[in-house]
Amino acid sequence: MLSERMLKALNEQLNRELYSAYLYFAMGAYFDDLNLEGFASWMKAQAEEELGHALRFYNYIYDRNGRVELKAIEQPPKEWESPLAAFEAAYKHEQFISKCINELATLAEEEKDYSTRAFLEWFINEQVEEEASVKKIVDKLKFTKDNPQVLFMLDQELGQRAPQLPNLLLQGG
Ligand code: OFO
Repeated sequence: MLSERMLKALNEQLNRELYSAYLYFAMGAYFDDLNLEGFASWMKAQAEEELGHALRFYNYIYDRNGRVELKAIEQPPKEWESPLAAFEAAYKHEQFISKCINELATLAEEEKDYSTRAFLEWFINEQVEEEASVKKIVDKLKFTKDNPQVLFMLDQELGQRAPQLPNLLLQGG
């Protein structure tokens, strides 16, 4: 049985994961608007992954006999100054999520809720990967220095990461 505090914190994180998906969809839309389809594809794949994170929290809450409570999802920004600014914002967001996951783990320890602590282990490891993959792109974008040719090459590279639900996400079907 989850404590009230733990349940509330898990529901808050579920909301943050949904916001992460929303944010990356917004970034995908920004890149689609710039006709940078590879960047957009990467962002939509990331958004999809975030929905997976949200579902992990959703399922875990029920596995522990809790109740999922869905709150309003904050509206994400629509525009960024440049592709670099968008990825820098994504990196900052991932650092924030890592901090939230660490705080959840601290709370689980305080509550002596070792099941939740164990559940969070996957997210602790995942955040290392999330931060690293976004940081790599930030560094590459800094390197392009707005050179359109290099940006185009990077767009092709990022386009190799496609959402798993391409029919739904790319064709709106
Ligand atoms: Fe991007 O890892 Fe979840 O939020």
